[in-house]
Amino acid sequence: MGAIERRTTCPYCGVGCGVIASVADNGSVAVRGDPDHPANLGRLCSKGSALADTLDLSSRLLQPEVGGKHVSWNHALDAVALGFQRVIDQHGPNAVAFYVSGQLLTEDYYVANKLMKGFIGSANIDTNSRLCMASAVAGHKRAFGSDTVPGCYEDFERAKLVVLVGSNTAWCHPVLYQRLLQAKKDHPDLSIVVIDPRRTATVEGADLHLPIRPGADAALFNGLLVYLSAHDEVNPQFVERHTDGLEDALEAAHASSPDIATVGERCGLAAADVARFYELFARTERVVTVFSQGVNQSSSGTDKVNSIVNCHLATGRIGRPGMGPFSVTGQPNAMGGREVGGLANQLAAHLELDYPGHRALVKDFWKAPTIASEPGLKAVDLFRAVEAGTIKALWIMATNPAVSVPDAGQVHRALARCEFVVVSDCVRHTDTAKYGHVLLPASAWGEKEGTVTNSERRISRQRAFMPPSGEVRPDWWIITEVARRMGFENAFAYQSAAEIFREHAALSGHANEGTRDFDLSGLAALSDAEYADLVPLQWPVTRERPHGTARLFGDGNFYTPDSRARFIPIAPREPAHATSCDYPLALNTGRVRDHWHTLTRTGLSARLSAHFVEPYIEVHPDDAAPLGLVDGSLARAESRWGTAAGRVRVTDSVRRGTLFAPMHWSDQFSSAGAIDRVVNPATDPVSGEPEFKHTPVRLVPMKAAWHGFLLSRRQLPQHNASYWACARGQGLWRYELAGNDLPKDWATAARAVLCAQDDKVEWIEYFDNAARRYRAARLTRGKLESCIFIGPSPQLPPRDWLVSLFGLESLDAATRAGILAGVPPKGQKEMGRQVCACFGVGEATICDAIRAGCGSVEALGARLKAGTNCGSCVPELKVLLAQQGQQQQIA
Ligand SMILES: Nc1nc2c(c(=O)[nH]1)N[C@H]1C(S)=C(S)[C@@H](COP(=O)(O)OP(=O)(O)OC[C@H]3O[C@@H](n4cnc5c(=O)[nH]c(N)nc54)[C@H](O)[C@@H]3O)O[C@H]1N2
Ligand SMILES: Nc1nc2c(c(=O)[nH]1)N[C@H]1C(S)=C(S)[C@@H](COP(=O)(O)OP(=O)(O)OC[C@H]3O[C@@H](n4cnc5c(=O)[nH]c(N)nc54)[C@H](O)[C@@H]3O)O[C@H]1N2
Ligand code: SF4
Ligand SMILES: [Mo]
Repeated sequence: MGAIERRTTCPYCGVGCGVIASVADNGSVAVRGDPDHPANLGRLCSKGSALADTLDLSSRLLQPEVGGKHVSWNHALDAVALGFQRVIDQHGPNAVAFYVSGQLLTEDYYVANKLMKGFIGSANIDTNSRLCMASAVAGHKRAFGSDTVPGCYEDFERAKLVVLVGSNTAWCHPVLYQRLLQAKKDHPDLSIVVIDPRRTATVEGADLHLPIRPGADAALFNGLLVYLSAHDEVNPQFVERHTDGLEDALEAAHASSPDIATVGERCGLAAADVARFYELFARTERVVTVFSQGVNQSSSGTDKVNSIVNCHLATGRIGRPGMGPFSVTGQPNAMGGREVGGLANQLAAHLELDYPGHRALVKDFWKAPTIASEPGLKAVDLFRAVEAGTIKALWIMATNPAVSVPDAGQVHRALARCEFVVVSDCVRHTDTAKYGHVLLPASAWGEKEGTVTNSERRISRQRAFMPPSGEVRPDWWIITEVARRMGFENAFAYQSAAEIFREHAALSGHANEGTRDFDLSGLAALSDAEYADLVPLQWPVTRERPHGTARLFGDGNFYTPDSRARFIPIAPREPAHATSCDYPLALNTGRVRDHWHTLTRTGLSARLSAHFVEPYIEVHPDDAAPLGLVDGSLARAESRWGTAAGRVRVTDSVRRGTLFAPMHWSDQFSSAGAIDRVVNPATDPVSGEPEFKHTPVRLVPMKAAWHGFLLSRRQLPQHNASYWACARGQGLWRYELAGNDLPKDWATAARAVLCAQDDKVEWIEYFDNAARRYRAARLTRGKLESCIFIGPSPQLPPRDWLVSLFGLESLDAATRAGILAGVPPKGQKEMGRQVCACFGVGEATICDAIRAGCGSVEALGARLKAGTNCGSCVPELKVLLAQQGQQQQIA
């Protein structure tokens, strides 16, 4: 029999790429991009390409647990229903809460929201989209009267100017970025402007980079509005017929950003660069402004969104091919969560919690006993209420708030104190699961059925291609079973995801008549077979538009009561907490190319873990020097809220006075890499979205008596190190270590760590007590089992050659002789830090090839294959080409 093939959707970012999974007879899975999926047309990025690596069951939660003991589903579901019911009976519905996620499928999300808002009768359901999309949602609603993304991906290709604001598209929406770069290749007159305080990989493909002062975006776009008006670029017909409030918005814009010189000063930018951007925008009709977390995750995030939208409304550049403001979503189903009303201040199907008519409509449709009448608590406030004890029972689904919510120390305290914590996850050990009284094993990607909606409103099916592992169940089933046990059998009698989808689609069309943007009435009567075969399509999908809708607002009609869009006057604000003498640096946080959030999935893949093996902090050389920090030092970022530690990377890609740290490391993978312990909990007053991109901190060099690394085939849970980080390698675990206390006797200490007392092992060892250097390798039958390198400073041999030795069945004499030197014997090469994840090509190999004459990305691809599969590393290849070019010039 041949392989079974299933079309499904990538479970990572909001690009929403189509994936074909093929399952061989022996159960092994291979993935490739779906050439027929309109989002990616066959492409996948490094994360999507490595999806099969993450299907490993070793870390999965496979059975329900209560109080740390395996129990039956019946027992666990009874415990959840009873636990919630008891709190509701004693303290009312607002004493319980759900904290859910844009990584649930729409069907899961729909029933969670229905249970809380219509049956428990509280709106205390919020989602990690609060941390992500809430400012975009609020900005859209203020301007359009609805949470609508007007355009589609094709607009990126049809535009003549694409402005990327606070978006590291190359790493976070890689396939979209590649579509953009391809469009630029095909049409060289397409300009790309990147607005980001950091010089990111995204900047590599841009014509202009504005390294804006953190938080200053609204002043920049206010200045643009002034410029457009002054240069007669306002579209008077559009403004007159379809909008309201331009004058007030202009007045506010004049107040903050009267001229280019003032803007340059406020935004920390060269006036000439600002002028170039404004001119480009003014003279280009087809312009798409893409924005992401550099805009949303701010205490003035909603204002930043509206300052961008204002410029598109003023020029009437919205809803037509190649133009419009474009909020790219983060999670695979961030958009689906908004459709079902997963946020605490929404209802369902884009109906409003604040409108009595909408509440009645939903209550009626659901035949619900009640309906929440007031907004529930937003994420940050929700965890405050848990700590204060006003929320006594909390159910967390598909998110890891102990790592990802700002002021994470507070979340740890809240969860430790909460009477009843339920966690639905796929993974057994997460920082959040540690606090779960009940753990519910959820079906993971590949095991579950449902739909997700991507950034361009495109609904795609996720399809199961393997049997469920252990006793896992789909999230919708788990929620439904609890609802039934709480007495709501009739309203939660679903037998399949398809049934839930039909209800969701029907609600969206119920009493709609074109009054609401979100309308799936055309899908409300899908048969099970049609649902199974559903092809990707963009909402609204109605009887008139059965194949979906690529763009909205092209006709100038919006969803406000008078159908006119609103300009919002913006008075730019500084970030909530300013830097000070005690906390002089501004910490910015975000993502790396190959990791996904809290590492529960990408942390399983050796090739994805090789790009960055430990938490790091990027520091400008001028800030590093006075602290005595060099590349590779260890340092702690300290704020009023907490502390985190990481490896220092000295780089001028961050602005002076700012730091950047990735959000990914948790307590499972590092001693102190969880950066959200440091991040401040300030939120935007309109959207409630946290200011992840700006926390005042100080950087403190970490002194350690020893530094080291350890490579081992086995995972080693105990390490007597005060700093550690671990990462998967191919067939091994990699540990980076440092310690405050020098052991009396290194040999004994190392043997204890490596469990090497066994006589049968071969033990190669070297130490120099005076120099505080210790190195050892342990072999069994000639095969390398583990090795450890310790020294007084972080300057230790490179790891990559040593890592490659774990792939060998036995080491030859020359290799053995070289192993403790940590350098390859003649004829073998150090490959350097991995750059290309698909083909495992390292930096040293790439630089060698450039020196040997490979002068372009294409030449590197032809020689090393690097960059020729998913293309995610192409921006980094360009950086290396430029660096080597410079070095050759200097030489
Ligand atoms: N590889 C990878 N991809 C992902 C994810 C992942 O974990 N890993 N997660 C997904 C999710 S959920 C999301 S939300 C998206 C996020 O995607 P992005 O928003 O692109 O990613 P971030 O790295 O969070 O932040 C984007 C940029 O904002 C910049 N920035 C910081 N402050 C400011 C400011 O004041 N103004 C401006 N203009 N820019 C600023 C940062 O320097 C950073 O480069 O990525 C999605 N894709
Ligand atoms: N400092 C800083 N912090 C940030 C951000 C930042 O830029 N900077 N960004 C924020 C943003 S935009 C986001 S979106 C959040 C993301 O933060 P989280 O949502 O906390 O991150 P994940 O690691 O994706 O957590 C998802 C969890 O769900 C589990 N899971 C996966 N699939 C399923 C499923 O089908 N069912 C169930 N029940 N569980 C599943 C995974 O194992 C994992 O434990 O982080 C936020 N935190
Ligand atoms: S761009 Fe990458 S992570 Fe995002 S959906 Fe596509 S393959 Fe998945
Ligand atoms: Mo996100």
